[in-house]
Amino acid sequence: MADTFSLQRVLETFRSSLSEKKEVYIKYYIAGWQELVAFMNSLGNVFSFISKDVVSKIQILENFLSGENGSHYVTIQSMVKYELENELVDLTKRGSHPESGCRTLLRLHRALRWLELFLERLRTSTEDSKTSVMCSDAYNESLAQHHPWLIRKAVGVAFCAIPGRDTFFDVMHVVALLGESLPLIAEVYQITEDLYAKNNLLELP
Ligand code: 1Q0
Repeated sequence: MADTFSLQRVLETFRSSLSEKKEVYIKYYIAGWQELVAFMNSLGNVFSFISKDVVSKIQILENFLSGENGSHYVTIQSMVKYELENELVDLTKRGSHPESGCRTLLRLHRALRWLELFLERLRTSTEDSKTSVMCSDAYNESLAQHHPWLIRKAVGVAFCAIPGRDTFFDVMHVVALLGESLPLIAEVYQITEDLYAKNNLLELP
């Protein structure tokens, strides 16, 4: 597992995603997610329904980025502006734009909050803390609010298969890294959150 995942790399990609003007580059944002998917895949098949969903969302964003309007998808800020100005977003119910960049990224954005909460719990945990509990507490506080019952059930099953705390710390090598990566992930999260809130996009269908 240690070979396929490095928290350091996740940290570096999310760091690269912040421009000087504090805009978020989609290219690096999804690269960060790709690293996380690689880690999830190494945990086994129980997590594949989760990673498949992330992979398909990464793919949607990659297609926009490499498509003919790709220049509008360089940052989250430019994407929001472009899609809203051109009415490419289903704002209240799913219609002609079920897979807009805005709604797709919102799913990853919500999941980033889960990650932030989970890593914070991991960082402050003690030896007898259970990762499955940290995971589900973080989940209930974030993503669960946006998931229907069936998904919440399936996620609950996956949580039982989460490796123990030692495994996470082996993978992470340096605990200190967590202290460094958390504020960064939190910053990328907060910038996106503010942008979405300002544009009334936090409940996109
Ligand atoms: C470590 C184990 C990871 C456990 C992940 C917990 C999060 C649960 C997420 C459940 C997703 C369920 C599958 C699909 C749901 C979709 O319906 C939903 C909505 O999309 P849509 O198109 O139907 O409106 N999709 C989502 O909400 C996106 C979910 C993304 C989940 C991303 C999970 C990220 C996990 C990363 C693992 C990294 C752990 C890092 C640990 C580092 C420390 C060494």
